[in-house]
Amino acid sequence: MKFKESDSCLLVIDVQLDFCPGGALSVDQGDHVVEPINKLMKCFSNVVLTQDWHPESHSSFASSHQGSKPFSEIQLPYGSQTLWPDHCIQNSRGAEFHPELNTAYAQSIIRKGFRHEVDSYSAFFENDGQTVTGLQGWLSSKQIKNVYLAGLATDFCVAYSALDAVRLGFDATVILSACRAIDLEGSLDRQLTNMQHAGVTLLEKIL
Ligand code: VGL
Ligand code: ZN
Repeated sequence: MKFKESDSCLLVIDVQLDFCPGGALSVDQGDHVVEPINKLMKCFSNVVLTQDWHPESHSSFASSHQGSKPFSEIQLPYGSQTLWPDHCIQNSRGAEFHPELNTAYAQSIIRKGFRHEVDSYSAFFENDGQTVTGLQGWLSSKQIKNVYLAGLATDFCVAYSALDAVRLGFDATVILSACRAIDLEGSLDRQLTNMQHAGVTLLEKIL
């Protein structure tokens, strides 16, 4: 199977407590991704985790903009930005990985969204579209050509990461049964269509 080869990598996106039920930006059934991801990780020779990692008063938080409500949009210097409840604050409990996620399989953990003025949905580039996280270099230096994505949330960090992956020339596959979505005003359907058009492979399962 292609995914077991050394030129493939599983990217596990943001499986953190704040995106699980009871968390600050909880995703419906967010915790349901843990079990399938633990199974997937055993089958890959390369595994990378991402961790949303915001400072307090991050510019993506509605609470940082007077009079703004969570889930509204504002314009920031790099373009439009959805505002979120405060979430995944550095060193807080909500920023921790789900306790049942088997993080021992991961070779690398990429943190993102740690600059105050810029959000970062993608595991490759911050939302300014330019600042790199270093993931592309990590994958390329290991001759990795295929990335498989799972985690939270399908329509934000997973989709942005998959779209950047194909744009950078990787073969990208999203494993939908190991993802859950926020689905903000039709964002899930929109992002599934965007990914399909961009050449991302969408699969229900690979195991
Ligand atoms: C995410 C919104 C804000 C995600 C992160 O992981 O999809 N969504 N920060
Ligand atoms: Zn975030």
